[in-house]
Amino acid sequence: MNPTITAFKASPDRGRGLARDMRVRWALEEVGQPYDVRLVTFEEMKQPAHLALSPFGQIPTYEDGDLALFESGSIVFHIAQRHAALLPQDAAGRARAVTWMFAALSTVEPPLVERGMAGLLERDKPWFEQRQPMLEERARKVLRELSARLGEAEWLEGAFTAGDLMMAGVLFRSKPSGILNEFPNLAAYVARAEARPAFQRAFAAQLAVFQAASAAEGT
Ligand code: GTB
Repeated sequence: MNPTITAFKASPDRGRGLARDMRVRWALEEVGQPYDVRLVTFEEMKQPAHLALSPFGQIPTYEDGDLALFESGSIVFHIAQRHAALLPQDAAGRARAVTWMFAALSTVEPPLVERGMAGLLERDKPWFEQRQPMLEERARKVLRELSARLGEAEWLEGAFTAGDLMMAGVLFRSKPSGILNEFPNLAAYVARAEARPAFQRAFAAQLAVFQAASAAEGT
């Protein structure tokens, strides 16, 4: 039996691969693990059956036999642990790769998401003009620091790891806003990640969901 993940039935990103099922699909593709996808509506995500999998009523989730996981970071880590392709064999190398996964999720992603969400949801609020410079600076600060660390390296720790998958996955979501172009080495890093065949397969699979839904609607 293949593991089953969940993804949006109708992703608000209209097939741009910005939702967090993308990183789970990508990890599964990197390790060559076939998987099934159960598409859920926003309404279904808040029903007891889905809440039993994801207490916060979100995608992605992951089910494999008796094991049910939520949180994209935990799911990618689980996949990486079960297959050799995404984590180095030596303990120190594994620890560094896992450190970059945490850095992506707990240090880099929050300021990027907060900046993006404010731009989407708070433009008409009275506090927007005052708050936005602070959010812009917080986002640029982590990007500046990450850019300085990456330098001209291809990946964060030599060979591509789950740490790069998570970091590039996080940065990818900020690409449409244009902010990555201010850091050419980060833009090139994300482009390298996007060029990986596993990324391409994952992207095509999530895009196919949007295309099928559009075709069914006749849009
Ligand atoms: N910490 C969790 C994880 O990493 O798995 C966060 C999961 C999460 O945020 N899931 C979102 C969700 O289910 C989808 S990815 N939201 C529904 C809800 O909370 O009710 C976030 C997302 C959504 C849409 C876009 N987009 O349209 O561009 C991008 C990212």
